[in-house]
Amino acid sequence: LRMEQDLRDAVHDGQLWPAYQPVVDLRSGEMVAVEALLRWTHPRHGAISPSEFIPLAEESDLINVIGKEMLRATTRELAARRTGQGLDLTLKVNLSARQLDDPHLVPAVEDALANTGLPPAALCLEVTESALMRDQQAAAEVLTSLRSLGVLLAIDDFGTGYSSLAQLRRLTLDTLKIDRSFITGIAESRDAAAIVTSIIAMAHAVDLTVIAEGVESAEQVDLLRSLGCDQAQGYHLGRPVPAAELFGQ
Ligand code: G
Ligand code: G
Ligand code: NA
Ligand code: MN
Repeated sequence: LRMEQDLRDAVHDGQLWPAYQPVVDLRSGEMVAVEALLRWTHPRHGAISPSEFIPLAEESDLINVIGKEMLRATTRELAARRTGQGLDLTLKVNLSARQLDDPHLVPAVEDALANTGLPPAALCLEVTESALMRDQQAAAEVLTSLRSLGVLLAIDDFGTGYSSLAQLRRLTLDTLKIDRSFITGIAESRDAAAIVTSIIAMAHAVDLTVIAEGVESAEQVDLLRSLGCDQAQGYHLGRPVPAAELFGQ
C-alpha cells in the first residue's frame, strides 16, 4: 500500500522518466530504433525497477495514467530529435495488457502523434506475447485500430507464451522480439541456437522483422547476424540511458 501511494506521488512529482536503449541493425551496424523503458527514481529509495512497480500499477488505473504520460513524453522527445538532429529513428514504446483494454488508448496514441508531429510509422508499440494471447479477439480488435493510425506493432518477449504461426499471421504485426532467455545461451549451446534459428525462420515466413533482445556479447552479435536475425538490442550494444546521454544535450 505504501508503494502504491509512493507511485501515485511519483506520477505527480515527475519521478518517472524514460530511459532509451538502442536497437541496432545487424547488417549496417547502425542504430535504427530506440526502446523507451520506464524508470523510477524514488527520493529516498533510489532506482526502483519497472518489474517491481509496473505489476503494481497494473492492479489499478495507474498503468493507464503512466502509459499515456510515457507516450506523450517519448513521442515529444523523439519528434524533437528527428527534426532538430535529423535522427531517423523508430521509437518503441511498451504497452501493458491492461492498456490494451483501455478505450482511451487509441485516442491517446492519436493525440501523442498529432501533438508532436512524430510520423506514425516512426512509432512501434510493443505488446507482450502473454498480453496478446490473454484475450485474442479483443487484442486483435485494438491492434487493428492502432494499425489504422499507421503505427507499427511488435510482439515482445516472444517464446515465453504459446502463440502459433496462424495466430501471429492473423495479428498482422510488423516485428517479433525474441525473448532474451533464448538469446542467453546461443553462443554455447547448439540447442539454444537451433531454437533461435527456427524462430527467425518462422517470423520471416510471415514477413516479420526479427529483433533479438538481451544481446550481451560480440559472439552473440556475430552468430545472430549469421542466422539472419535483422536487429539486436542488449547491454553489449547499448544500455538504457537518459535521452541526453544517448542523443546529446
Ligand atoms: O528496463 P527493465 O528491464 O528493468 O524493465 C523491466 C520490465 O518492465 C520489462 O518487462 C519491460 O518491458 C517493462 N517496462 C519497461 N518500461 C515499460 C513501460 O513504459 N510500459 C510497460 N508497460 N512496461 C514497461
Ligand atoms: O520485456 P522487455 O523486453 O521490454 O524488457 C526490456 C528490459 O530488458 C529492459 O528493462 C532492459 O533494462 C533489459 N535489458 C536490456 N538489455 C538487456 C541485456 O542485454 N541483458 C539483460 N539481462 N537485460 C537487458
Ligand atoms: Na519491450
Ligand atoms: Mn522483451
